[in-house]
Amino acid sequence: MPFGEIVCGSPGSGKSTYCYGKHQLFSALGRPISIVNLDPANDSVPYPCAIDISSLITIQDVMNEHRLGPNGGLLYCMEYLDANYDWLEDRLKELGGDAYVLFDIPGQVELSTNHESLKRIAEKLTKSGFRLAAVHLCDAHYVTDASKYISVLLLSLRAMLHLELPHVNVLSKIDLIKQYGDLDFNLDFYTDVQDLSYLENALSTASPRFSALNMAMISLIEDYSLVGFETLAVEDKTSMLHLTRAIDRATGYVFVPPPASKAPPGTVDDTNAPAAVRANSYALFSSAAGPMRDPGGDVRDVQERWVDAKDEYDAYEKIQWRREGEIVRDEAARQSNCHNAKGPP
Ligand SMILES: Nc1nc2c(ncn2[C@@H]2O[C@H](COP(=O)(O)OP(=O)(O)OP(=O)(O)O)[C@@H](O)[C@H]2O)c(=O)[nH]1
Ligand SMILES: [Mg+2]
Repeated sequence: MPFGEIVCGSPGSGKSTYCYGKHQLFSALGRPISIVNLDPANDSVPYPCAIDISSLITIQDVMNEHRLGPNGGLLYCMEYLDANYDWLEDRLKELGGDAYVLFDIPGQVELSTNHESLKRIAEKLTKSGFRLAAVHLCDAHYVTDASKYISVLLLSLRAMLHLELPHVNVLSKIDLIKQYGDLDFNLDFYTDVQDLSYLENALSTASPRFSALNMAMISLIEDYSLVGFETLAVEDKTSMLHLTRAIDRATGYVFVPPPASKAPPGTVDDTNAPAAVRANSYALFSSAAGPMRDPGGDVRDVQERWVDAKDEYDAYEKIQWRREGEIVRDEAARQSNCHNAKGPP
């Protein structure tokens, strides 16, 4: 059964970089991964691309032929892909039934908030058997300003309601957050979307005329109680692994046994066998879907790494990387000495 992520978010939020980072991580882990570039404006994709929309349609052709600007051209391309879904389906079939596919989406936010094409493409993928999650990237610098934070909450909520997929909102580029100044609250206030009435002061100071409107938006977000965020620093392995676990829970990948796995000892892999000898799938569910206790899973650790003690951690990591580099270099030198000592065959 194929799994996939619809990687969406505003322009420059880090979608293509995330796809590339995930490709590197999964390749190192030995997990299958393919990336589909659905952004016709992506001239130089940083990752190995399994399927590229530009072999179906290019934005330049659309702009020339239909006299559209870049934005209109891009929406046309998505509508064209929706109308020619068979093209995508045929190529996805070639990736096999166990594929794990990332869909790199253009940055136009209307695609994930009100335009119908992406939603319809996601529905068709789901119908064809894909287990999908929307991974919605939002630049973390938005949380440094109360009104921008409200905008990003509304945008995320709108994307959740529009796409109707299992949804993971992500504050991307969390490694840069410290450079935008001090946060008014701890990071967990923003990721868990805690009591938003604390933002009232900041919002009223920035735009006193609209304080009633601001409070109405806050209560709308709180009434839905749907939005929350994971965090991401794409070059940090702990951060990528944690996000991967969160997405695996959203898609249901956590319940897929590895290809060579057997039934646990003492159990029988047969649904007709008596309950006492069958594997306890309830335990599987509760451990897979229970609280995540992995390193980096707690947002307070993220706060410590990227906000409270960033400089100390950066310095520590630099030393570790240098040591690892020296070990690799010494090992290469040792092997070459051994080779030279043996002489030519
Ligand atoms: N420091 C840091 N920079 C990042 C991270 N993720 C992405 N970037 C940078 O953010 C910039 C934009 O990244 P892209 O991956 O091109 O963003 P995108 O969402 O694909 O952009 P569009 O396709 O134009 O919508 C690049 O300069 C990346 O190097 C991150 O986790 N940390
Ligand atoms: Mg991109």
